[in-house]
Amino acid sequence: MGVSQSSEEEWKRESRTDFWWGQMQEGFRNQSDFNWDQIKQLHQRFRLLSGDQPTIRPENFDNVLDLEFNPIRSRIVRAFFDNRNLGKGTSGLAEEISFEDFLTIIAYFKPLRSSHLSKDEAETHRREKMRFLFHLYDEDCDGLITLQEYRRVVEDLLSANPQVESTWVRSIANSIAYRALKEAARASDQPLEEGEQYQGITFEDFVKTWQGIDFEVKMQVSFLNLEAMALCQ
Ligand SMILES: [Ca+2]
Repeated sequence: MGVSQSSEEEWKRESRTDFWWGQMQEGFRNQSDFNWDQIKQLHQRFRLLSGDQPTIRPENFDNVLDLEFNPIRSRIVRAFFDNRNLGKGTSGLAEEISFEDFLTIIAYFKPLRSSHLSKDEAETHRREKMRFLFHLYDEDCDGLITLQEYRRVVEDLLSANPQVESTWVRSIANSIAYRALKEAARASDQPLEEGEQYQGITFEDFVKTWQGIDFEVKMQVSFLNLEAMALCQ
């Protein structure tokens, strides 16, 4: 892929500073998931979000209207700063992220174009997305989704409706989480010793329980719309 002379000049003009132009090029060089037009559009969104600063901090997401009523809003924002998702470690959160980091996270939300990928490549991409999803549940980064962690996500999702009573939410969330763990234990290759309890869902078991389910649609986050970003200004 290359950058044509005219679009380079046009973007140098629009990006105004060498700094932003450098960021754009850096993002483009290191990202094979997006084409040039998408990088430009995402760069625009990044600048809107950051308030024209070189990095984004969690509070920059406060005004994203499409996220305002998302029941797992805080988890999504956190995911942008999660070192595991950024490929920067096995735990912890970054205080701020650069444009390049931003692209790394957005790539998880990008739909798979399976027709352009070999079977192995498609599987690798799917696993990367699943890992991102796994991290939304595994809050303490120990590689296991416990009953409590699973229940908290379901509680968050159910609590979006203020009409629903909290005792009901807790009871339903508990039963959904319990069933999810039971299903994962059943799908697991790891046999349990007699009397041993299934402690939590491993990543491999998580992948197995999602087999045959197209979760792409669920990964589409509408807050990435340019309109929404424009409203943030
Ligand atoms: Ca955990």
